[in-house]
Amino acid sequence: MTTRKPEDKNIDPAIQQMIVKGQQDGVTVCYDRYEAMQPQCGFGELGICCRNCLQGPCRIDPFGGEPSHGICGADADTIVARNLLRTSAGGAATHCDHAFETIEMLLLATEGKAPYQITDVDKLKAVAERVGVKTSGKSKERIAHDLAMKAYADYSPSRENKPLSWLESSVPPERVETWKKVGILPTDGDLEIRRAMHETSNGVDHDPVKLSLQCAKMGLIDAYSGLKLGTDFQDIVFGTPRPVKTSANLGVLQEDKVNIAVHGHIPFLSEKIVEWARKLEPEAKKAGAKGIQLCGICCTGNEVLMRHGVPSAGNYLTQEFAVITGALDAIVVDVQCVMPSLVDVANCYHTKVITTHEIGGMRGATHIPFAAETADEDAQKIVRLAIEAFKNRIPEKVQIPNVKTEMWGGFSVEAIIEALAALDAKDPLKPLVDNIKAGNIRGLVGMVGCDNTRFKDGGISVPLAEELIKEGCLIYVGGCCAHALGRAGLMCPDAAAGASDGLRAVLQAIGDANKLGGPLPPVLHMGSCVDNSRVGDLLVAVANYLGVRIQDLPAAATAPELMHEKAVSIGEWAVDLGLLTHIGMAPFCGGSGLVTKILTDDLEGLVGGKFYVESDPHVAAQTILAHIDKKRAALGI
Ligand code: NFS
Ligand code: SF4
Repeated sequence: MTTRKPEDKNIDPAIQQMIVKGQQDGVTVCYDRYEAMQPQCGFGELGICCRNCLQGPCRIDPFGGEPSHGICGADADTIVARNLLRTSAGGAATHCDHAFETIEMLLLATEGKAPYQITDVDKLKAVAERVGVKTSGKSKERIAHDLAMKAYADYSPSRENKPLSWLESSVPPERVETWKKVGILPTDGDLEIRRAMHETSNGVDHDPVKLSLQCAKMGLIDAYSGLKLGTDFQDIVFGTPRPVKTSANLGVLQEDKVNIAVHGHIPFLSEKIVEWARKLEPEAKKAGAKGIQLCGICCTGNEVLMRHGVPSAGNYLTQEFAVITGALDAIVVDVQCVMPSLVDVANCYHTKVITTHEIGGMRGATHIPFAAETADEDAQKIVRLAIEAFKNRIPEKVQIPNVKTEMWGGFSVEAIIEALAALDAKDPLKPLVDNIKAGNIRGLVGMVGCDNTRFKDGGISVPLAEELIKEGCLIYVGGCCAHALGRAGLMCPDAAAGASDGLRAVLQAIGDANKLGGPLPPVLHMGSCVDNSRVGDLLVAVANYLGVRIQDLPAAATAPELMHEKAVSIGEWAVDLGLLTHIGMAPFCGGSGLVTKILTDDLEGLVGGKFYVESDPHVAAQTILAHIDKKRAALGI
């Protein structure tokens, strides 16, 4: 059944080893299911099937023959655009729901009803002032309360049609004006997602142009009611990340310790697991282990890596292989990007799969409901369950790949500015901008997103990053891409050796000024996918400093191996910002020439950015570089 060799599935030697071990242990994993799924439905890939009503499913002949219309009369353009809008709304909904939880959590912490604190008071004040909440003469609890109310207002109908506070306060006025002119300025996160579902149901919006623009609007909902709001609140509660050194890959698991992986997205759970894994070490020792080794998978992995230096076990496609090591005692999950197969894989070993979130159910898993009010008790229960599971290890099934790589994280915008301040305390952005102008930094590239069974994991993102660094681009990463680039060795000081001479000199100067003991890594880890907001903030800061629009910057975005609906809506936001946005595959829209043209061409004239689809990393790198050079030439630098 399996036709691809391990090295064609994943560039990483540790995962390749685990692919082989999984086969030997008789475990079915994502790559097997991928093979079994071939050939995948051509109608689905082109986005020309519809089941939005019970007369369907309908599908359109992709070769221009019959049927050319669904039963209701919808043509390929309408069907593709409707499907894409549903995908985009799905992506935006996940981030909005996540962000909404952060508002609730800050409130509970402020009211003393949950065991969390306001950790970063400076950030609390900075965010409050940015969105127009007065801070003077107020206690931090009062500010937090008022800030939470302000955030709720972004989720409430506004009768004056006012733009979202988190949007308006995060971007230059020029963007707000542009988005307003194009008709994509959102006013209420919840309403817009509800409207997208309504609009795409049978018999409502049949205009593919309008529907495509609604997709662009979903990007703004995702970014400002989701990402930006979520990052702000998480930083306030858990602290704004600062540079931290850790390691990546399955070699971070330790044979003689209780190994716990946190996987999912919402740090309220994982932060408590970090705390209790530390506190319950003596119990682990009593159980015969040398201690507790925590590691992270997917975005919750990024969150605890950024704030605590918890090592990265890996990205989305790593989750099953972490279990296949036979050394993982518990995998603790909440929401998003959790494979339902985990229980089946875990059944071949001793690993406990622990679900915790009210909407994150999994048949066969152990469910320990995690609530803010009882976070400490819940986290203890979870860690103790892992300690119990350790006793059931099957020694002959344990094989931890001896592969791990140094990886740095913690590069919030605040941390980057602090690092630059070591070069110019009064005007920290100046050294960055001066080096961009001088060409030492040829361009800024935000590289984000997932990994996807259809690609070789790391097969696009890693060579693309390597080529861009070699050509002088500084890369900012978030999401699962960070795990892939981290374990490939691109997120540590040594990676600067692969950078262009100019970039390497800049990285060395920043490293020296900050006594890092080496250059700054050329790929800077900004966090989870929610933290992609940080990439946006940095670009806004640089554009404002230069007095130009974001679309005029020598910059680009890329999600080389996108998988989730979230990656689609985040990509739409990057386009809205004005960025050339590279993606490794089209998000099922090839069945409509019109929708494809809007996304990859027309949007540029409206918002400044556009999508660019390419799965060859070298071709993608060259196109991104040509774009950056064009922008440099236009700026006269
Ligand atoms: Ni982003 Fe994070 Fe990973 Fe993709 Fe999934 S974990 S929010 S969606 S797969 S990067
Ligand atoms: Fe078919 Fe139209 Fe119903 Fe879609 S909405 S399933 S195209 S009849």
